[in-house]
Amino acid sequence: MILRCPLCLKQVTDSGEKLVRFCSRHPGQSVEVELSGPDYGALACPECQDGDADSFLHGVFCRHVGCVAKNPYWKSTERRVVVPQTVRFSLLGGAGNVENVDVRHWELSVLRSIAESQDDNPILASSGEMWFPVALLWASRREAPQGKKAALVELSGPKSVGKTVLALMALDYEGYVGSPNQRDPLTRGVLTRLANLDHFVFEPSREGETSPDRWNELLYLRSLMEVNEQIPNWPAHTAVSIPGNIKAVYFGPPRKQQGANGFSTGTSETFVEQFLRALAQIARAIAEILTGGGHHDWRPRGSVVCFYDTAGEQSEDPGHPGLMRLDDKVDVVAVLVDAQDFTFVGGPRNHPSTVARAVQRLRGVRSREGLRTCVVITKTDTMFAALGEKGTSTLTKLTVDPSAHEGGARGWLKYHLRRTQNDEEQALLQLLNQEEVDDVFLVWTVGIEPIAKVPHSFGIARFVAWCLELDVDADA
Ligand SMILES: Nc1nc2c(ncn2[C@@H]2O[C@H](COP(=O)(O)OP(=O)(O)OP(=O)(O)O)[C@@H](O)[C@H]2O)c(=O)[nH]1
Ligand SMILES: [Mg+2]
Ligand SMILES: [Zn+2]
Ligand SMILES: [Zn+2]
Repeated sequence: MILRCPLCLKQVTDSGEKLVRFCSRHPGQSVEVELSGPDYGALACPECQDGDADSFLHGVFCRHVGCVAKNPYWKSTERRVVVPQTVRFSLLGGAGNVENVDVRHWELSVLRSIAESQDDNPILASSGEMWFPVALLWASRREAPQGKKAALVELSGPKSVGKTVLALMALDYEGYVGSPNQRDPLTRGVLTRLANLDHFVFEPSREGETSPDRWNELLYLRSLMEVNEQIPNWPAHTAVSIPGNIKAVYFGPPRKQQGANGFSTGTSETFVEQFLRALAQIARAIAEILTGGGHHDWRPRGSVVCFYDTAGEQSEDPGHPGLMRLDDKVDVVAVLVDAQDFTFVGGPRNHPSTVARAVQRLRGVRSREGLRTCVVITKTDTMFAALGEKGTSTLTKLTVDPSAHEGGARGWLKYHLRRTQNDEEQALLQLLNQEEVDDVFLVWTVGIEPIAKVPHSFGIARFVAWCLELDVDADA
């Protein structure tokens, strides 16, 4: 088995690599762990009996000894971590106003509590490496053959294509449940399952930065999204960081297991019902991990998708060393295309077009076993006007049901590309025809401009299910 540090992507199962384990509920149980042998049990806290141990929030955390990703609160001169009681930073609001805000986020609390234990427990006195939830380690697990139910996903695409919005919404309840006015009593069962979503975000500080402002901004925005408070602004352009900015989502095991039958509604399912069934199947597949049993190894009970949210300029330079390194280690390379760039809806709007960039990028991905590639069409909502009511309805259905168009979203894209004369679109069609791309997804987020109180997304559940290799259409 191979496990990688999620922050630097180095194999921590190599001999000589070490981790330090910290249990947020049993700080006294912290130890140094080596994984080069067959015993991964050391990753679990011996005092934690229940499955919550791998939750992002309350669980076990690790740092990779010698990791390049540093704890933003490491004071090298004092050789200790100092997390201020109040983390304040200046946020630029949408109207251009500057506001001083306090950041309250569980990640800061965990770093603070580790820092507080460092005097009693010398093993915690780190040399400045960043801590991460132990379940994230599992996301990099390479183990045949039963499927991973966890995935490392690279989001790749030019500036402003929608990588960060997609990754942030994939961490949020509203990213999965569709439009608030479509919710009905049926949704409740699924909503309780999704209520077990956790997330972890990290943006390494860059050289010369004195405070982790970018990371704090993300933590602040996430904490507002969590409680459906209006966020002042979407984060600005993502800066280059190697291996990357991490946005990870954890689907905790359902707290109360319910039969899936409650969701099954016969053959004439409405759109909402289909959408919910897909979600219920995610939960069901996660529940399978619970009942999988019989493993003596440590393994978490939830499921993890770890997005590497790259910076636009990395994709704009296909030979970028940061991207090459990611390509070699992830399970999925998702190449994002802005819907506004397709000529069949009046594009391209970006110059150069994100379609051209995607073709270049897809050609640059070295295929290897275990790597899947997909095209994710972002900002699909911008196509609605050009496609009319019927086209819009097809797109909306496709986010939950591939039978809405022959060949699903992939077939839909091919159908439209076949009718264009554009060279770049023809090149993309060729890649789709040659099976160089494993699948196509349509996503969009409503309530971005102007920022609505509760932005919500379409298509993300399907994309995430595919990343996790969940067969959501099995009994469609
Ligand atoms: N209409 C619409 N606009 C979107 C959607 N997703 C993103 N946008 C817009 O696109 C802008 C850029 O999105 P980001 O997610 O920040 O882009 P990015 O790919 O992370 O860009 P870089 O960080 O610069 O590489 C957002 O601020 C929104 O204005 C969507 O689904 N629909
Ligand atoms: Mg970004
Ligand atoms: Zn414990
Ligand atoms: Zn590391």
